[in-house]
Amino acid sequence: MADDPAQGAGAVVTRSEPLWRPGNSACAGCGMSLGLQWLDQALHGGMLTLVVPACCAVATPGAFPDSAYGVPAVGSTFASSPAVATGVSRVHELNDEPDPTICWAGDGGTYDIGMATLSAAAERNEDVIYVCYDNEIYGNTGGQRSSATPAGARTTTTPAGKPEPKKDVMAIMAAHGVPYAATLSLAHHDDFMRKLAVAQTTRGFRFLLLLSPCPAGWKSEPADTVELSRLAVACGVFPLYEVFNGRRYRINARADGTPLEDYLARQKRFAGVAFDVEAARTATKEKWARLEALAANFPTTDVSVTGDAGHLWLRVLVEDRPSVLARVAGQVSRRGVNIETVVVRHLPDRAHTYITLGVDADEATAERVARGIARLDAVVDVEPFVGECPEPQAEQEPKAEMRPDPDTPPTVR
Ligand SMILES: Cc1ncc(C[n+]2csc(CCOP(=O)(O)OP(=O)(O)O)c2C)c(N)n1
Ligand code: SF4
Ligand SMILES: [Mg+2]
Repeated sequence: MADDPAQGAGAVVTRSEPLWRPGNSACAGCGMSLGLQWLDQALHGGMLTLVVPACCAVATPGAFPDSAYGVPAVGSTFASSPAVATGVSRVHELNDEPDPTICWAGDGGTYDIGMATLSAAAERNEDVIYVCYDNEIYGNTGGQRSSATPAGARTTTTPAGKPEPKKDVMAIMAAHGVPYAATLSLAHHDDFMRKLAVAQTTRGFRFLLLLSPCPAGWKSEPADTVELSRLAVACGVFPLYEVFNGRRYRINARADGTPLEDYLARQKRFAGVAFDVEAARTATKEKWARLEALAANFPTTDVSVTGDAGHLWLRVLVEDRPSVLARVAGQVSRRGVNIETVVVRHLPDRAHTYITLGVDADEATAERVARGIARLDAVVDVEPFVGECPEPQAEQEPKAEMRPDPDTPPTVR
């Protein structure tokens, strides 16, 4: 690890070691293992602290000093990992260390055994990125069912196929109103990187759900892990979507008509059991109908102002395209609104940027402005809110002021 003491508190520490080194004992084709490598890519060599409860991600790296983790990793009990992550994150904050705290937990630790402290940390909006790698099974102990196991899947504790459906943990997290929740697929690399970038530039509790094929538990071929991830999205079993602040939805990829059977046939956990494919198809359709209704009724273009104390801000997530800042600012100035502060922060994926505008407007005007911004094609999300500026460096930098002039567009690029 390249930790330069001269950098001092508040500096971003980089490292030379990969997050997940060779020599770990994860099974061939393990989705969790690939997920850790993609997480490493998404962090671009930045330092972090991992908190990992009992699961394959704690058993397969091995013990210190030979651990496969190339970053500080704290092993915790199932029930406590979000609480341990809370402590780590608060110490980082006290020490003015910007490194993210990332809880990397299995579905057993998330949907079942750690749910109480997960809920508590989410409700307190702790500054933690929580990633659940969901292999839909208690993998490390030989393949027992969890509440993430889908209906029909054979496990060691459901030899005739699990009767109950998979728990909807995204709905549970959305109900907590966490700033950001999103699903991730190992067949959608750009989508994965963008969501990790959004998570890294958002404060508060962020929940990411990664479908992680597990050849040992799914009775699938190791070489099929990415293809299974693709099929899960294509046939609609695993929707890719994001939820902002628990109330605004964006669907990232829709089912493309791929038959459910294509996904099921590559996993022997669905073979030899009385599996009702029609019931599974109906359940998938119902899940989609609900998600589509949420995305239609509460889209990311729903721009009602939240918060009640502080300054009025417009936080805009954009794709990096020529003149996008000018176009966003133009939407503000054409409605006669002053821009008092502009903070531009590029995301680590190098393809997206957060533009945060402090504006002098009443809430109704801010909502009109936000609706105009949301219509721009390069805009991914707009969030008008009253509160503190979410970008800490804004306090240290001189404020850029732009007075609107109905005839002259603002001179920003
Ligand atoms: C409180 C508690 N109950 C049970 C166990 C035994 N145990 C260790 S790993 C594991 C399965 C974990 O499943 P999951 O979180 O999905 O991770 P995976 O093993 O699938 O990677 C279990 C039940 C434990 N360590 N602690
Ligand atoms: S049991 Fe599954 S999750 Fe665990 S290491 Fe093997 S493939 Fe990965
Ligand atoms: Mg699991």
